[in-house]
Amino acid sequence: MYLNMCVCVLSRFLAVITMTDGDYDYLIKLLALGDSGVGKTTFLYRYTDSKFNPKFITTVGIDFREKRVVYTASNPNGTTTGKTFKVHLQLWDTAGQERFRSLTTAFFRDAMGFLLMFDLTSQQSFLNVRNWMSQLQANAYCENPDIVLVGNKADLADQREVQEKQAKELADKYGIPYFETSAATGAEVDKAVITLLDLVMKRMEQCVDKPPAEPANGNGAAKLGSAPPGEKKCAC
Ligand SMILES: Nc1nc2c(ncn2[C@@H]2O[C@H](COP(=O)(O)OP(=O)(O)OP(=O)(O)O)[C@@H](O)[C@H]2O)c(=O)[nH]1
Ligand SMILES: [Mg+2]
Repeated sequence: MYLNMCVCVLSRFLAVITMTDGDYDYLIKLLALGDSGVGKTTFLYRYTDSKFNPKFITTVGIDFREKRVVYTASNPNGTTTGKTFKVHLQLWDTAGQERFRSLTTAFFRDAMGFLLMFDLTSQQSFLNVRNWMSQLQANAYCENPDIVLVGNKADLADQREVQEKQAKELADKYGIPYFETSAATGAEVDKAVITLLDLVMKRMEQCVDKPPAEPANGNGAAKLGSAPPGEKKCAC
C-alpha cells in the first residue's frame, strides 16, 4: 500500500514539475490537516476545481493539488499597495487517519501555512483541534505558524454539533482567524484560503524588509538571538 502511495505522490509530483512553467513569483505550500472525514480533500477539490465530490474516499498518506492565483499586496491599514504577484499554490492534503500520523506530520515542517479543519457536525472533530494544534506546534517550521481554523460542512445546518461562538472563542484563544465553510456549496472556501495566503505573504514580506543579522564580532558570524538552543522561533 505504501509503495502504491509513494508511486502515486511521485507521479503527481512529476506532473507538477512538467506542468509548471516557472512563470510565477512565489511558490507557496499550504497544508490541510484535521480528523478523517472533516472534508479536507473535498474542500481542496472545491477550491481548485470549483466542484463538489459527495463520495468519501479516505486519503492514503498524503496527496496534493495546485492552483495559480494573483496576490495583491496590502498595507497594514488594508489599502492596496498596487503590487501584484503571481503565486503558485501547492495545497498538501494529509490523511486524517491515525495510522498515517508519523508520515503526515513529517510534511508539516515544509508547509508555510495550515488549514486546520474540523467538521461542524462532529463535536469530536472539534475537540481534536487541540491535539492537532499540539502536533503543529511540535512539527511545523516554528511554534507559532500561520494557521486558519476552518469549520466545514456549514450546509448541514440541521446536523450541526458545534456552535459558531464556541469555535470563534477557540480561534481567538489561539489568535487565529476562523471560517465556517461548505465544500458542498463553496461558501467561504476561497476566503479561508486567501486569508491564509495573506498571512503567509505578510510574514514573508516582513522577512524581506528586515535588515540582515549583524555580524557578532566582525568575523562574519551571525549574532544569535536570545532563544535557547533547539527552540523553534519564527525567524526569517
Ligand atoms: N454536506 C457536506 N459534505 C461534505 C462537505 N465536505 C466534505 N463532505 C463530505 O464528507 C465526506 C468526507 O470528506 P473528505 O474530503 O474525503 O474527508 P477528509 O477530511 O479528506 O478525510 P481523510 O482523507 O480520511 O482524512 C465526503 O463524503 C464528502 O463529500 C461539506 O462541506 N458539506
Ligand atoms: Mg482526504
